[in-house]
Amino acid sequence: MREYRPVPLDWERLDPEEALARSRAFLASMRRRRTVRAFSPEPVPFELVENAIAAAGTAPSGAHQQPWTFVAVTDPDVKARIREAAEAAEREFYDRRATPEWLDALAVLGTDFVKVHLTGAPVVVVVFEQATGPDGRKHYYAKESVGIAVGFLLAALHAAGLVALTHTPAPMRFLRAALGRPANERPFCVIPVGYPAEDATVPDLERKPLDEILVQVGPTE
Ligand code: IYR
Repeated sequence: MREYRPVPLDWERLDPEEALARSRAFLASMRRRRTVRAFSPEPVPFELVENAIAAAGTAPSGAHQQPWTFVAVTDPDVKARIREAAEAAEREFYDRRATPEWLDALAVLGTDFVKVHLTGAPVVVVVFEQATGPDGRKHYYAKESVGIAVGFLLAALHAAGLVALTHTPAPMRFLRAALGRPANERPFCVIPVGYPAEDATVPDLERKPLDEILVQVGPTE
């Protein structure tokens, strides 16, 4: 067991104007993030992907177990195999498994079983959740932890000027064997990463306004 070993916190207070300016700049940047499904084949400097994955690895996690593995695939053959298996699963989903209600919810995205991004994006990051450690010890709140890390990853990729798609082929079981991952890892999501295709379009979506997502309880100062 690793024992509790406190060290001083490395933290710096921002002056209030600086805090506000940074907070507004971050929000403005995040508002420009869009999920992109059409990628340019142009390769990306790999350090941008490495740094984004390192940033994802700074996420908080249950019991600090860091229950994540990020597999960055650039090999065209491996991408082609992933695409083939994902499309087989998705065809089944769109043709048979999806309920009319689910298809109705997805209509706004304009998606179908064809997953060009799995071969079209220069990098496909496959995120795995480690349900247990390699020693079989349970990881606590693994899903929540990996979800937070993926949020960090998407924000970091965006900050680096890259675009990404959060894709969850269903079912995703095939990814473990396709990428030779051990039995304690479960596929969590697939994130194609790159630059947008020149003619890339996105759905005309609006985000919920703050007053719909923020419930304020108590005074604000
Ligand atoms: N996995 C399918 C369907 C799909 C589901 C959700 I929830 C989305 O936000 C988007 C798609 C697919 O990838 O097409």
